[in-house]
Amino acid sequence: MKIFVYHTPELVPTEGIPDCAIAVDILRATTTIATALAAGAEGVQVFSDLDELLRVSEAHPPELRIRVGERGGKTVEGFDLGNSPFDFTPDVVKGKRIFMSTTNGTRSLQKVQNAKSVLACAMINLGSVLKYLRETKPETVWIVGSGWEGSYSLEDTTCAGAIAANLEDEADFGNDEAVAAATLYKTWKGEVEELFYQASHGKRLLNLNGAEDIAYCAKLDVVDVLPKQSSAGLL
Ligand code: 3SL
Repeated sequence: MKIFVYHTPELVPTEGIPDCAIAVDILRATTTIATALAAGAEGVQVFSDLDELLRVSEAHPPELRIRVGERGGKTVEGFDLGNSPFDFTPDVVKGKRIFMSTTNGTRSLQKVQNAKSVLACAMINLGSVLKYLRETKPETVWIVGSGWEGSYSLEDTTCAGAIAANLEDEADFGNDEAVAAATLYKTWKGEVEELFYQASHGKRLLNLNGAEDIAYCAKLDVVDVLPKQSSAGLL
């Protein structure tokens, strides 16, 4: 297994298709996706474009769909929910299909759509992703951070590093970013919540009363779900 880390969707190579691509948006899209599926959502379809989301979701029965729209950390007007994982409780999402567009996270998922398998990873479902990688042993793995509008983000690299560091005895690192990410995680392991408060998006969320969200997003392995892309979205 050879692991490559790319800090943002923009840095993903334009050539080559990995056996497995893992999108990471700790604050908060991939955390929210894992939470929604653990709460019984039927599936999650991601969109980079809000209009496209509205058009596609129109064909789905209104009582069985939830439209999620986030821009700049806030809920988009007219959408059912924003991106706080705490809103995705079983009573709200069970049996419903989620149509989701966020500032960065859904873009990274769309960017790697052609990979042979596509996963969404967060700290909260790290163990499920590691288990999948150990069982399936993909030859090449691209871990793609979502960043913030094209720039690096500390929290996504921490999670990429958590994947890489946990597999370092079983895998090779394909680029310097993978080595750096693993080092970052090993340095902050056990204190990732503190690190997330220092991240620029952590600070942005704190200004939006998101402290509880950050604390939850920093938790390790609290849900046992593997969001994996299929023709019907992430299931
Ligand atoms: O950028 C994203 O995709 C979001 O996760 C950002 S936020 O945490 O909802 O503000």
